[in-house]
Amino acid sequence: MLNKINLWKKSSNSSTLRDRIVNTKQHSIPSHIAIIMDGNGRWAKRRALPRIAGHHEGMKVVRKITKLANQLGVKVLTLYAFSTENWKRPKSEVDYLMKLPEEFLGTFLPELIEENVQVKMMGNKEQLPTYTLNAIEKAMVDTKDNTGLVLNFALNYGSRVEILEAVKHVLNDCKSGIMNENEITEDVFSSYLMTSEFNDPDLLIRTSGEIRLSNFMLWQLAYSEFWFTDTLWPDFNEEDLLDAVDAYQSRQRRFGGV
Ligand code: V07
Repeated sequence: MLNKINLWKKSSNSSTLRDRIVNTKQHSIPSHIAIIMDGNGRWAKRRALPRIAGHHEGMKVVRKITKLANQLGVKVLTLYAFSTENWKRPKSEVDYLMKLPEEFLGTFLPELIEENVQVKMMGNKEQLPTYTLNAIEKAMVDTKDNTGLVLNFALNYGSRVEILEAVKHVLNDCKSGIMNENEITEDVFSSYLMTSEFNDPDLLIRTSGEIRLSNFMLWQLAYSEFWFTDTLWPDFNEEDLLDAVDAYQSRQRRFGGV
């Protein structure tokens, strides 16, 4: 009975979860959300489809989630699209994945431009096929003056390599006298990472039930809130993102109350 009343109350109330977030808690919208988009292969397997069908479905979810994040006022959305470890997958799957940026941008770039979204990429560009890199670089140029959400793709990205490269760069700058050893603070070191232009993520989301970081933004996630869901990435929808943001905001409130 109680449930029924609550359900009725909910549906008769014009204030949806989304309204609540946008209207009353704008101050605590996570400014940077990072997502590990896991479970595409498993989604396909459950439907007796090839793994690439899961990746393709996952690509469409990227579009949906980008749109909502932008509407909510999120400033940066970093998506783990391809890790340095993903090269170990079968060649046919890697080949397919490398075509997804081009397909995604070929389909959605006009809408992203319309929505004032800025496309960025972090990761090692050198090993990427030319057609992949060309598509991304064109999108980056076409959206460079946009002032809405930054859609930052982590592609051929690995956090330990990122940190090692930063260490080497710092050492070089010390050797050449640009910097002194005792000037290396956390903020200075952060400025040598691929995320130098962004704040650290406020919220990390990982789908499909795995509770680990898998070499993703190890330095940057030091103080972030983590939100895990069993939902597979191709099934992840607007409601799931709102749930994650809601959980983030409740934690912020508890923290603020102490
Ligand atoms: C990929 C779809 C999402 C689920 C995770 C794996 C598969 C979008 C991109 C993309 C990347 C760069 C860019 C524009 C779009 C993408 C890869 C895989 C490799 F500028 N989705 N998606 N790239 N998947």
